Amino acid sequence: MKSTKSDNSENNNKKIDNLASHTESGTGEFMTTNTGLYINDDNNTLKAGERGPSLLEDFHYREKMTHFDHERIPERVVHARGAAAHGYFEAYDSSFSKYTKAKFLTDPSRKTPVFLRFSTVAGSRGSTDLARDVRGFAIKFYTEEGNFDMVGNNIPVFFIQDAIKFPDLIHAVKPEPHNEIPQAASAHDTFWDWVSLSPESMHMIMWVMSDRAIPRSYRMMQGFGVHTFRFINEEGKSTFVKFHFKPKLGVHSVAWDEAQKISGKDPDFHRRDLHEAIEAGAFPEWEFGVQLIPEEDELKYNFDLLDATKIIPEELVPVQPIGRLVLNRNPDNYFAETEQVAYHLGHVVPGIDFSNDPLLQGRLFSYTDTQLKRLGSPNFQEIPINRPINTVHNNQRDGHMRQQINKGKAAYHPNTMGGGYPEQAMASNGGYVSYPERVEGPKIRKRAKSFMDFFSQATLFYNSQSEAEKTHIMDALRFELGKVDMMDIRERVLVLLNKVDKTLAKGVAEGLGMEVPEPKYPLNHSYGADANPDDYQPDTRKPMVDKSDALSMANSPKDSIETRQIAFLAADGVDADSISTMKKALEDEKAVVRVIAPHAGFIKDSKGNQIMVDKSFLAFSSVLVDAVYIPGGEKSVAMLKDEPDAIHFINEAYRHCKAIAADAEGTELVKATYVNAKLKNGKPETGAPATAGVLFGEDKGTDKLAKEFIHAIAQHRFWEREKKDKIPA
Ligand code: HDD
Repeated sequence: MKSTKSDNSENNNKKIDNLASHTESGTGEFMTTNTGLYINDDNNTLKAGERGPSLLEDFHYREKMTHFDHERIPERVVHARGAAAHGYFEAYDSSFSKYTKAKFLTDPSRKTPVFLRFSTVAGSRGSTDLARDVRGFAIKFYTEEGNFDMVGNNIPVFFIQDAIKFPDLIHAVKPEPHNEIPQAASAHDTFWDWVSLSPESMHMIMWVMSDRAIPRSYRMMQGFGVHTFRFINEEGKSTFVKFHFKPKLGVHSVAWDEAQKISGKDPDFHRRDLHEAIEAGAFPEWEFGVQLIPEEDELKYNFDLLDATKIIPEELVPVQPIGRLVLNRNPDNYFAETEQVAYHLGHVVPGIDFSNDPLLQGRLFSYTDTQLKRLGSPNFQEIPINRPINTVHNNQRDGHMRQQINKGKAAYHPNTMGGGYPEQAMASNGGYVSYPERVEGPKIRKRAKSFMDFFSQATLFYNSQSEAEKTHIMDALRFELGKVDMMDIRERVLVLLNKVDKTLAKGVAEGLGMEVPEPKYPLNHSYGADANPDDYQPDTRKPMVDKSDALSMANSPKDSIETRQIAFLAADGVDADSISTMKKALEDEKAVVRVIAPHAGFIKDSKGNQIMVDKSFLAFSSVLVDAVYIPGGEKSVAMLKDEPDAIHFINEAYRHCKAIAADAEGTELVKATYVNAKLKNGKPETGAPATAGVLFGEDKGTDKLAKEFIHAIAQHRFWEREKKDKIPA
């Protein structure tokens, strides 16, 4: 296992150096109180006699207990559940200096430290990682010019167009206020009530009902800045820009049934996966790319660039790679780093500026405001994880828990007492100057007409999905609306779905035992009391492209099995050669092999060697792996045939469409499962959907079988099996 400390020195990460002076380790040290006094007894309070009452004088007890009583802070109002890691960003070259003067994006000699926090949105801090939800993708770039925060998601659009709707959206999706049910789930009345009255959410709803909302790993998700931002170059010219992060390992998801089971078997699945991958030296990596839109093209599209419910299809504006982002170090302390990190879109550097997207504009208020509540003081910027790597100089002073010791008498500007310092920086010295966009117009609460297209990109998204992905969206909607009790809410959602795609709406309705109803009243309800409702009703626009390959995960790269988890089902007597051949082949491709057996500890292979068991069936489950291998060994196979958990393991992996391979003897175990019913003459049938990804070797584990298995695992899932072969598991 790679040491995280040595990663730090190897990578010369200035932020890690900067954190080092704040770290503490008690190894080899005496225990002290917070004032540094050596502690003699940390196990007994000070009492008046062995059996007598405790004494108020016990400063040590009082200090220890007071600290404990105060150690919780409010969790984030959204995105409470998260996991994070350190890493760096490197630009490929200087070519983007035509568009931006941001040095970290244009100077390839720089390695900019980053801290990336992934999160779910709706659940509390202790909720499951596998909720059907958007995932946060928030990056702090510690640049030489100050921190730049990209506070994005794994979905490129959002539910709402105007920030003033955010509290409504979140109140609707969070657990219902009377009984605080359900936790970390959108499948309940209040959420769908709000959706049914808010057609602007329909594009986002398509994404959230798709498998994007149940990622296989944080390492296998895209990241998006969502809004249109501005790049500003040295000449002050502005170009609109959208930010994209594409994972090297491709974009993959789990099945919904799998997600629900993982939530019980290992609710920390994503957090653990990130931590373990980094500890094992399998550093997650993304390519950072940008879509650039010249200012002159601002009004060229039939959607508004300022509308965060829209994407710019990659067919219209390609994503251009700008550099790579790598995560290579786990935090030392969850609370100090992951919990206390405070992101804000307003943390910008020269070369990056905002657009007038009303969602972005509103966010610019909310983030600092929420940190004040959550972290308790305007000095949250001094918390080690939040400090920039350059030094802070200004006249802001005092406040709770001030760390900085500001020298001198002058805490004001202008001054002579401090020699006029700190002085303002001219733009040529890196002083931040806002883009002088010309703005005029009446002061008015209104949504632009250009925002009133709520369905065309929802349809584009749906049409761009593979058949399996479309089925998953339909199933997800049946699941979610099936949990909605109020009939009129279900009806209103069906009306909206009918605007996206008639087959989808019909399919969802069938699953609910309903008909798609005719709309009874105007679709949109988000406008002021004196507004004309007609001005707010959706218009019909044709998407500018009919289909976009980038929107389907089916088109994600499927050429690697790096970091995939493969379960080997084994018991005493397992074939030594079969296990070693397959293990080596998979590990050569950087997959992770886990030996699962009837008991923990060790088993003996056919040659009498001890094999360490990773987990017993009792402590593990097929939902925690990507593929299953069944090595032979007569005794091993016979034992596993009598093990209900082993049979269930294979059935479940089959149901979740995972690659399953068995050597010649191992096939006997597969034949003892439901998979047997799908075999033809005792073998997987070539080209038959029901046995896609099921591989039987003709001998002991061979290189040939290994090669086929590796290819199958890289396909991720064989969704075609799902069609009519849902096995009870
Ligand atoms: Fe937000 C947290 C992403 C809209 C208000 N948001 C938060 C986080 C992410 C996002 C990733 C967690 C950051 C972390 O890990 O600490 N939010 C988004 C995206 C949005 C979005 C991609 C739409 C494009 N958010 C949004 C709106 C508002 C907020 C419209 C309010 C006007 N978001 C917040 C917040 C949070 C937050 C209340 C809670 C914790 C925090 O800020 O630090 O201020």
